[in-house]
Amino acid sequence: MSLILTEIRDTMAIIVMNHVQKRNALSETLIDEITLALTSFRESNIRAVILRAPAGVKVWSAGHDVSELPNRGRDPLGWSDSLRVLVRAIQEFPAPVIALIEGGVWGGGCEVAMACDILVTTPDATFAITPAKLGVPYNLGGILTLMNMIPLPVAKEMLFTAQPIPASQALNLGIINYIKPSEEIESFVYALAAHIAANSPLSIAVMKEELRLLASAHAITPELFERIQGLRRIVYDSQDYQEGLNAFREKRKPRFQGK
Ligand code: LCV
Repeated sequence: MSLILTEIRDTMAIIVMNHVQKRNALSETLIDEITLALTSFRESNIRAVILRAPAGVKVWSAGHDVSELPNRGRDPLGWSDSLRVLVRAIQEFPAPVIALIEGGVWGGGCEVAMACDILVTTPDATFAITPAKLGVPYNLGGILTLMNMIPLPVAKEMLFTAQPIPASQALNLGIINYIKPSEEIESFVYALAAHIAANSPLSIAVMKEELRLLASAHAITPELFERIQGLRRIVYDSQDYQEGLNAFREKRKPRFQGK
């Protein structure tokens, strides 16, 4: 059974993440289906994509599927990790991707939402960035996605506390574009997508790619990269990383020892 629903309306496409019983945890299967849909949209002259969950959900996405994270000793967020693949697929898609968000957005789900070009949420939406809760050493690309979206003191607070922030705060910070009541959000987002789809797709595609390239244009020396990878390896080799995974699987609070 497919974990997503897709719909094409003229030059606009809709992807509904529909694995509700697992709170749209970003499993490899779910992510493969989304990236496959995006690839098919490239061939169908799609000029705007809406990424959403079913109307009225309490959780937009519970983030990375924790059951698919590797045990300690392996980088949990390497280049080919499915979450990284999805973030890049959204950022590199040659048309705007609009996140229509209701409910809670957790962990890697925040990065997926923030990889989208425009974010519209209902008032109940929240955003929680959770590596610290699991003992995960977030990866550089992910940190950059967040740094480009969130003012540094707030990004640090979200990363260090792993606590949700409300849509109202996200709006004030410019992380999201609009908050709309649940009874209005769908028509508002679809009208916004239609407006974009009526403009020049070539002009929009090149401006989206220019913004992506400039936002990721950070000089990083091999020494700096290796230092960061070494620091990350200490974390994903640690007992704490394993404890974070075990605690999640055993549905209990983790007891981190700092080693
Ligand atoms: C696998 C899940 C998940 C899930 N994975 O429903 O950013 S990083 O670095 O942290 C990155 C590694 C990452 O994204 O990690 C994941 C971070 N996500 C979270 O910390 C959120 C974990 N989930 C929850 O806190 C709750 O599920 C929420 C609050 C989202 C929803 O709570 P609710 O009571 O509505 P359940 O917890 O009962 O979840 C329903 C089913 O979905 C599974 C969960 O294990 C349960 O499965 P079972 O019915 O088989 O027990 N599930 C939820 N999130 N991220 N599986």
